Amino acid sequence: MSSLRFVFLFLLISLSASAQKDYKLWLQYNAVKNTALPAEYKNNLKGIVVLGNSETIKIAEKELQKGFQDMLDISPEIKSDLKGENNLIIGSKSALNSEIKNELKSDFDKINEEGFIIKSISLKSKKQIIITGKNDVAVLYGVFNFLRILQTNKSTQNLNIADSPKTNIRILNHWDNLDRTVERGYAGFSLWNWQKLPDFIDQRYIDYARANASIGINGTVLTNVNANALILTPQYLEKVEALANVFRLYGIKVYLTARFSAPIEIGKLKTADPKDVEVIKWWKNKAAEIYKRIPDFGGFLVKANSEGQPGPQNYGRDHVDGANMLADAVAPFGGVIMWRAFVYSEHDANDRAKQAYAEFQPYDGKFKENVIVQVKNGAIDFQPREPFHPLFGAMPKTPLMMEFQITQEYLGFSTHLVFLPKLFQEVLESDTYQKGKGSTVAKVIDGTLYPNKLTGIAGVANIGNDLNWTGHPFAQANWYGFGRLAWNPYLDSETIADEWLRCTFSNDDNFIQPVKNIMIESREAVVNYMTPLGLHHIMDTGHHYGPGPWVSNLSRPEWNPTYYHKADKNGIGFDRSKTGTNATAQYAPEVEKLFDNLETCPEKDLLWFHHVSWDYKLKNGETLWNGMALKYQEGVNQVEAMQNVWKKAEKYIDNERFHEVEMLLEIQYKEAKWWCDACLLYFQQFSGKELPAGVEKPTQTLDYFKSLKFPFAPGNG
Ligand code: GCV
Repeated sequence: MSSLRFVFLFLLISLSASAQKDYKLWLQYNAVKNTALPAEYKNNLKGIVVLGNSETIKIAEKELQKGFQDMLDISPEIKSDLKGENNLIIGSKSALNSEIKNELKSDFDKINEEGFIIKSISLKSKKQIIITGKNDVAVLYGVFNFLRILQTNKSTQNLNIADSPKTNIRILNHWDNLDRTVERGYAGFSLWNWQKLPDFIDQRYIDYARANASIGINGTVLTNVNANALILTPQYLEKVEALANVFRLYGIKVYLTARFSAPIEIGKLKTADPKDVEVIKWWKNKAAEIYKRIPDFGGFLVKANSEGQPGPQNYGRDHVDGANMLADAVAPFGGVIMWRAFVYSEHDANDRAKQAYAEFQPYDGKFKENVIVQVKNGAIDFQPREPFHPLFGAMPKTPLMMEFQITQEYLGFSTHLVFLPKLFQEVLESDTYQKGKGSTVAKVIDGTLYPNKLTGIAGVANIGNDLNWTGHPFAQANWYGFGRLAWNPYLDSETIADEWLRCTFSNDDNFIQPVKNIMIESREAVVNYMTPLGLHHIMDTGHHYGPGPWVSNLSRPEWNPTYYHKADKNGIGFDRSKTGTNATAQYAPEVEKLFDNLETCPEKDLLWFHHVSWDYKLKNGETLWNGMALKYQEGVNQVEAMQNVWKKAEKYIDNERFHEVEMLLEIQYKEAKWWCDACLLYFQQFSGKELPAGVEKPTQTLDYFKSLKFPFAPGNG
C-alpha cells in the first residue's frame, strides 16, 4: 500500500472512531483506568446471573456485558443459576426466589413500580450484588444506574440503593413534522423516517430508545404540536406501531399530537365540535383503532386554540370541553390527554404574560382525571430567563405537568454552549408559596404539594439526525440533564454536569473541574449577553435568530419585541406591578409582594416586572443604564473565558469533539458580541447615555445590525 493511501485509510478510521464518540452520547463506556475497580472485578466477579428471559431483560444483560467489556475489559459468564458467590444478579421481583425476596422485603417497600434496587447482599453467607425492581424495565433502569456508578468512577462496595422516579410521565415532545423538518430543531432532520417505515427499522430508533432508557425517559410524543391530522390515518398509524414496537422494550410509550380538526380533515365530518355526537364517536373509534395496534399507546398531546391551531373555541366551547371529550375517548384504554396551557390571544392588548393563567385557572377541578395540563416553565415562551409560571401551585385540583424546552430556540440554537439543567433547576426550586413557604414548583410537579395521581415533565426535544444527535456536543448534556431531572426534580445541576462529563468525556479531575465550571456558568452568560435584568422576547422575528429589539411592525402586538421592553426616554421594562398590568397578582401574596415592590424584586427579574428609569440605582450602585451595559459586556467576557478554559481541555479528550466545541465557542463569542452591540446601540437611542468604562465599542452601526436578514435560518416552522 502506498504511504499516501495508508495515511488516508488511517485518517478515515480515526475519523469514524471519533465520529462514533459523538454518536455514543453519555454511553461511552470508556476504559476505567484510574481506580482499583478493574482489579476488584477481574478477581472477584464470578458471573452475571440472569433471571427471566423477556426481551427487556436480554437488553439489560447485553448492556451489562458491553459495559464490563468496554470499561473493565472482562466478560463475566452469563448464568441462570445462583451457584457460587460474587455474582451480579439481575431480574425482576417475580423472577426472584423467596430467599432473595425476603432479604429485600423492606427495599421493595421503598420503591414504586418503576423504581429499582441495587444492593450488595449475602445469601447463604455468600456475597452477591443484585439489581432488581418490580418489572423488567425497572431492572433495566437499575442496570443503567449500576453502569453509571462504574462510569463515574464510584465505588461498588456495599451497594445499597433504592431509587424511584418521582414523576409518572417523563416525556420528550418532538416538534417533528411529517416531511421530517423539525420546528425549532437545530440538529438536522427528524429521526423518524416515515417514508421507510414500517418495514425499515433504522438502528437509530434502537439507539434513541436505549439512550432514553438510560436516563429514565418513559414517553415520546413523535409529532409536532402544530399537528398534522395525517398521522392519525391507518397509513401512518402502521408506521407509529412499528416505532412503538421498538420503544416498548425500553419502557418507552408512544404518544401523538391530536389535531383538533382531524374529524373534518381525515374523518369527512362537517365539524370538530367536541359536543357533537358524531365527533365524539369519531374520536372514540380512532382511539380504539390506535389501541388495537398499540395496546400501550400513551395518549394525545394537544395544542388547541393557540397560534392558529384549531380547538374547541372554534365551536363556542372551551378547553375543558375539548380535553374531556378526548379524555373520554382514551380512558377505556388507560390513555392520557396532555392539554397545553400555552395560549394567548391577539385580541387582548393588556399583557400576554397573564393570559394562560386568566384562561386556565378558573378551570381548576373541571378536567377529567386522565387529563394533565402541560404548562411552560414561564408565562411567555422559553426565554433565557423567566420567573416561574403563575399557574404552578394555583390549580390544586388539576394535575399540572412542566414543559421545558431542551431545544435552544431562544438560547443560541445548537451553536451556543448553554447548560440548561441550571435553568430547569432554578424553575423547579422556585417557591410558589401556594401552601406556605416551601411550596416549590418541583413539589407541584411531582404531586407532593397536592396529591395528584398523574404527574409529569415534558421536554421539547433537541434531537435530530445529526451524527451527534443534538448539533452541539454539549447540547447532549441538556437531553441527559432533562432526563435526570424528570426522574428526580430535586437533583442538583452541578451533580448532573459532573455525571455527564464523566460519562461523556473523561474522569480526569483536571478536565472535570474547569469544564464543569463552564457549564454551570453558561446559562447566566447567555442571559447576560441576550436578555439581562429581566429583559425578554427581544429576538428577531420568525426564526428567532439573533437580536431584534427594534422590531415593531408585526401584525399581532404581542409578537413585537417593543411590546416587551417598552424602552423610552424615561426608562425600560414592562410594568407588571400594581401600577401596570398587575400580573404580579397572579402569584401567591408572598410572591406577589416580592415581585411587586421595586425594592424587593430580584434584580434578575427587574425589567420583567417593572419599568425602571435609566438612572435607577442598582444594588451595586451603578445606574440602570450602566449596569445593563456592563451585564451585556459581562456575558461576552464570560464566553471569552469559556473559550480560554476549553483550550486547556485539548489534552484530555479526542480531537474531533475538542475542535467541534472550539469552533462553536468561537461562533458563540461572535454572536454574544452581536447581541451585546446591537442591543446596546438600540437602547442607547432612548437612554441617550455613553457606554460606561469597561464596555467595548460596538463593531458596527445599528443600521448594519438592523439590515441583517437570515431567510434560511433553521427551525422556522
Ligand atoms: C410549536 C413558540 C414557538 C413555536 C411553537 C410554540 C408552541 O411560539 O416559536 O414554534 O410551536 O411556541 O410552543 O406551541
